[in-house]
Amino acid sequence: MSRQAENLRAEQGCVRAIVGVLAFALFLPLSLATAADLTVTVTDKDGKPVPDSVVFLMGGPPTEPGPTVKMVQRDQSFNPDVLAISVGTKIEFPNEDPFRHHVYSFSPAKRFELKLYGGDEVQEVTFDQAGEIAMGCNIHDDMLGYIYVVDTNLLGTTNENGAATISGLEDGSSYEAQVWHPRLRGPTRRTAQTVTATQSATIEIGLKRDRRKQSGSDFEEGAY
Ligand SMILES: [Cu+2]
Repeated sequence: MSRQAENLRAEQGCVRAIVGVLAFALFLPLSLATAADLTVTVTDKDGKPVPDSVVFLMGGPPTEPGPTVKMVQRDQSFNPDVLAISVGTKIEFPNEDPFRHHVYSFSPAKRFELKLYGGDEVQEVTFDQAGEIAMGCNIHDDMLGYIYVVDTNLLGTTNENGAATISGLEDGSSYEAQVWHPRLRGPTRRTAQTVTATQSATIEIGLKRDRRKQSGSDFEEGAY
């Protein structure tokens, strides 16, 4: 083989390698780009973060039941104050107090009653309908907690900074974001805004006055 031909072959090999690397480099981000996160921050009209807001996105894949989660009774209150789940998800109600509770709800989305129970009994309920569920306790009048059931797996609850991050979104896609909070103004206590995956979003909501300080209850009285 002539020197020229050898050089040509070496060059061709080199070009092939470069093309291969380029193709890999281009393909890799494309294949990773399908999953994106979105952080939604919920604020009140004064720009203050609102914790315990449920943020959920419509327009995702069909809803599947989520893993079983817990609504704990501790120190004579519900923990967490607000628990958001997807339709079909089961909730356990462990009682960590040294006395008994009798949890109930009259909410249309799920009426249920967990008759007097202590720490050694496992109580669980499956929530198969979307909507707002306010819970109380027959023994302790000031106990008030919320379960919010949504028909999507794209959901989160805001932390103390008012932020919720939702994962598994399609990069660049738009979704209708809904926010629910127990003190949000209006009959559905819900507001909507269009958001785009990968861009963070801020949603401002109008809140009713927090009566916790006056009443000692976690949220407004007479909500259920
Ligand atoms: Cu109780």
